[in-house]
Amino acid sequence: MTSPAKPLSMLSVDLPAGLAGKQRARRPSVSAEADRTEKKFTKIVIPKSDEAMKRILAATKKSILFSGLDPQQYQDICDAMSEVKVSPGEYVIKQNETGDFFYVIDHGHFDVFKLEGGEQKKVFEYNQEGSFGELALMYNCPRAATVQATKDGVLWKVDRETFRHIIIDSTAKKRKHYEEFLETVPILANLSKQERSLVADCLETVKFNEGDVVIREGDRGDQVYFILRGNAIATQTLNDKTVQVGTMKEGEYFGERSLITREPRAANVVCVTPMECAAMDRSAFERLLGDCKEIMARQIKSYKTAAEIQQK
Ligand code: 1OR
Repeated sequence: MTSPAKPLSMLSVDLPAGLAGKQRARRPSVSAEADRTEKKFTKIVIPKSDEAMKRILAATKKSILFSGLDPQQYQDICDAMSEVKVSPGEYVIKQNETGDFFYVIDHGHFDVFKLEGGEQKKVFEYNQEGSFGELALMYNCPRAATVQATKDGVLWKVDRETFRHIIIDSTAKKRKHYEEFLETVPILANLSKQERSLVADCLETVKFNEGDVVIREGDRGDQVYFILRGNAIATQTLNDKTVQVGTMKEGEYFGERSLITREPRAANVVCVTPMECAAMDRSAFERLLGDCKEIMARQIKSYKTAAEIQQK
């Protein structure tokens, strides 16, 4: 038996980054964009146990899509989620079909395939975390890829109407917030306005204090950062000594190397002032910044290591 859904505030679970502590009042109506495209929205509440709600919170904690939601929107989307059990080999999404649901991974492993020249090519995999199925719902287009479970797993799914009503409202605000900044980022100069909007949809603002270590040498890297405000230095450890290998300022980016090379973080990135960055995860980076990736990859070749700097 499941008990009625409880407000998030009654659960002792951390809210996703950016959500905790926000006291923004819920606006009475949805954004103009959502108003134009959507029928009247009816809230869906699928009763869940506290334990289920905690699992949803844990699963959505790192999601960039959820990070811009206010507490009420977050509550509404979690209320509308229902559990789906999947078995190895089961197709959750098939490329080119119409999108009906968005999925958050509770646990499990999923392969992503895209049709290329009549062949199914594996382009990505999700391992125990992440979410998928947002593209067809956000941009009203057919499914961009096929997603297949490779192990027993559990997903939380949200219907199209709830997803669009809530996410599109927060996405419109997000685009506005990042639009001007993205125009000033040199590496994104060749993107069209529309492409920049897609980039904005996948960004999350993260704030740091002076002295904070944003990236640690040797860690696995899953995010690239664009600096909205502030300065940082890159350092490496050589013979127990810290050597500065680079500096970074507003409009520049860092963290791309691990995403491109799939190697661990090659340096620390430490804030020398308070800093605000827009972070993007690996799957959005691969999907949206394919062209920039080549320029970034060329740039990486000019990076000097601590040993090379000390030899000079
Ligand atoms: P959707 O609604 O189109 C399929 O349904 C989902 O697979 C899609 O949303 C994404 O959430 C997810 N390209 C397109 N879709 C991807 C990709 C992807 N990876 C995951 N999905 N890749 C592009 C390859 C050029 C791989 C990116 C790493």
